[in-house]
Amino acid sequence: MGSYLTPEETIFRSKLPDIAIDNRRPLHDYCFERLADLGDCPCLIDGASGAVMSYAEVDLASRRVAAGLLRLGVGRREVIMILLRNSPEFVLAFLGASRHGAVATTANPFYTPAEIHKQAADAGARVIVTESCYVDKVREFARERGVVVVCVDDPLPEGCRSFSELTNDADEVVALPYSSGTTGLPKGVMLTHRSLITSVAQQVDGDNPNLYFRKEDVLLCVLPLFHIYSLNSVLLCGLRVGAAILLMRRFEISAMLELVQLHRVTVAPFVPPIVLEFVKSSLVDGYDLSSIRIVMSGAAPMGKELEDKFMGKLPNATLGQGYGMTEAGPVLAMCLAFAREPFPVKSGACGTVVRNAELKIVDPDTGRPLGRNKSGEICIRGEQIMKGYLNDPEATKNTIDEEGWLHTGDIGLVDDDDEIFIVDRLKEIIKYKGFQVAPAELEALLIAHHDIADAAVVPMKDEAAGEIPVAFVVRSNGSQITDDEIKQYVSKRVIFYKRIGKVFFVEAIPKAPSGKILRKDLRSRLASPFP
Ligand code: 4UW
Repeated sequence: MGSYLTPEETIFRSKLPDIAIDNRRPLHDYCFERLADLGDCPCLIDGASGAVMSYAEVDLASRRVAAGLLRLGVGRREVIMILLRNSPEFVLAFLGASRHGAVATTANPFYTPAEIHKQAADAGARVIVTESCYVDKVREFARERGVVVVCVDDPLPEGCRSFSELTNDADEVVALPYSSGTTGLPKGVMLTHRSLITSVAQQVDGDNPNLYFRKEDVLLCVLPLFHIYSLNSVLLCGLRVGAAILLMRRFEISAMLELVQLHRVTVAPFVPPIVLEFVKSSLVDGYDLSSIRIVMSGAAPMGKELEDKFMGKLPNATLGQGYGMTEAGPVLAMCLAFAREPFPVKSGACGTVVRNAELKIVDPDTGRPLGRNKSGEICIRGEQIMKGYLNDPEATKNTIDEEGWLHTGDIGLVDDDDEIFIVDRLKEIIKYKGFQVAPAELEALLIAHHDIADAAVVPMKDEAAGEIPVAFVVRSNGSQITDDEIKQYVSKRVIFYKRIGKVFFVEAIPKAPSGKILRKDLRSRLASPFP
């Protein structure tokens, strides 16, 4: 009979005392807990190449792998097989899977195909990450089971996906705002991580930021975030510098003034109609607005007179314009009076081309570049511009040329001090208080009406809105449809700012032999007393 042993005699424990272990969190968070201190420290040294990745780089790359796994269709709790010798990719795949909430099954790459198949099938692997020299071992199995094979080296064997595809998500689209661009209907504008980072950096980064926002700033976010101006130059720029962002659901002057006073707003991004209301409103004088140091305007033209009047109301603030276009990422130019070390600027200018970009003015007829003080089409090139239009290579090709220049459809000039003035627009777009109205959309709607044989929509100047859409309409044979009926018909189908302000009945719409509406003719008819 054995004697009874106490637990102390049968259960063996460390000589070291127990410690508190915070193990209720993801493994990668635990490993990278000290990232803030270790960011620049070497993390992975590749013995084969000598390449060093810092902790910050490994952290970022593993996040990218996590996003890449999602793109490959790997769900949370699903399994990837890592079939690799020791390499940076092994580590990134493992940490990436952890970040994504997926599971890594690790296997010996020297296994025979049968051994690998057994493990991969049992674990239910959806993806196998491996090297080209092992691809033949898994090819058949992968084909039979629909498993994706990701290969870490070049050249990429047939049928495999590249690991760099997993890690390189800078060219992935992150935002898809819609814009009609220079012609036609609204299209998805593919803005990538790279383009938006570049655009924000062009504004607020660097030694002498073009747009000097500070951590102490309170940014007024009254412009709608669904438009690229607010999304980029207010939200993203604000987040980048660590400022506070004051969100307003809609513009209403007294509520806005109240909030500016209450929260000591320092930066007020506006559009010209808001600047106009500010100038006209008697309410403004009743509030303490002395905290405002920057007032930006953009998205539509603002004349010198309006700028000068506004300065009279807020003498301590710097007022200036930015010039943006959704497709351009969006900022092409920004007022240099907003820089940390400011430059003098002129009223009516819409800024100077942002850094890390090239801007040129071309003759719209010949495409030849023009010198200073000559007006032509404004073109921009740089990493901030869109990747292209979603599912529309044709429209993309018509907007971004082979040399990478984006053609804006705006007519402007660069003066002796590098300041840009927009003087006209080649493109169809109508800007109602900065909102886009695509004539093609309204024309399609009008032509769909059985009383309307043909129609063209063009902008008409308007003091409050900047521009409003007006329609030239050819009635169908025998139709007596009235302008009110047409306006009503459109109003019921579109948002308020796309409503037709006026209808002009005509015999025919002027068109080029190609069928293109001669919008310029119609616009000049509007300028005559009886269009
Ligand atoms: N003067 C005259 C201007 C001006 C202008 C634009 O709707 P989208 O595609 O995009 C915009 C974006 C504006 C914007 C973004 C970020 C920013 O910081 C800023 O300035 C503070 C402005 O509006 O319309 C693009 C078209 O709008 C016209 C021009 O025709 C352009 O192609 N536009 N800004 N300052 N016109």
